[in-house]
Amino acid sequence: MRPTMVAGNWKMNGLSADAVHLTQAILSAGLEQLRPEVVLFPPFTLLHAVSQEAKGTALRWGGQNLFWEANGAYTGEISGAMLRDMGCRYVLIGHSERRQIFAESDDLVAHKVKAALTSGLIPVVCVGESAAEREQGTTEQVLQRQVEAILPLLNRESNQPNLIIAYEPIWAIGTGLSASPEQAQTVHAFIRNLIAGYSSQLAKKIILLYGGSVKGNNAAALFNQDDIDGALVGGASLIAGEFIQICRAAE
Ligand code: G2H
Repeated sequence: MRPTMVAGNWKMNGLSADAVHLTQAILSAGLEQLRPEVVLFPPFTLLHAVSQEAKGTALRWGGQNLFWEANGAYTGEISGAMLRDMGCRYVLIGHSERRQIFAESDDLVAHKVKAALTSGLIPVVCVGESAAEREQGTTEQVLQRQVEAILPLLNRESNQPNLIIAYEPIWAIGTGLSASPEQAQTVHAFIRNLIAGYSSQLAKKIILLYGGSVKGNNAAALFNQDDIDGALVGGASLIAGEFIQICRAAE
């Protein structure tokens, strides 16, 4: 049985007091006894506040992005080493908001994944098609391109996958319009199959998260699908009760 994960992507939301309040609420729900690993992705400015609350607990945290150099004259950027210094275990890479708003290409995503792995972080790489791509019937083509860009970075020497993939159809992000469990399962199976072509062993073990309008009331049906191992939650991760409900659904 694969491990499961529920991750909260706070995006560009929250101030210190919100981070303390939300982290405490999540910790007090006793999620440590639950099966899924629970991970928070606050903005960089809140990593310290989250880490102060969560250190010594089973809760994990990570950065929403990174730059590929360890340090230097890169104004405004954050490196993997800096994230490690904040106690991060994970880093989100290639979220569609970064691919679309900040023009991050598959190449750049691969570059960042490499840097994250070198820093000792576990990348959570986001992939997903737009509404237009789905309508044109190119969903699989787009996903194949995005997944194949990072496949060579999966370490075949190890029997434990060194990264996680999150499938987030762009048309489902923040729209309230989640993919149906069947739609998501079809794509997850496609992604797992692509990975199997590279390493059947890693394909069986890699965690594939679904993201896009996951809520307390649709999480369980998504998690019931064979190839969905958890969720990357945006909007609902800012509401403690909703996020806790999603974590419980992954039990
Ligand atoms: C997709 C998701 C979190 P939301 O971006 O990564 O956001 O749950 O708000 O659709």
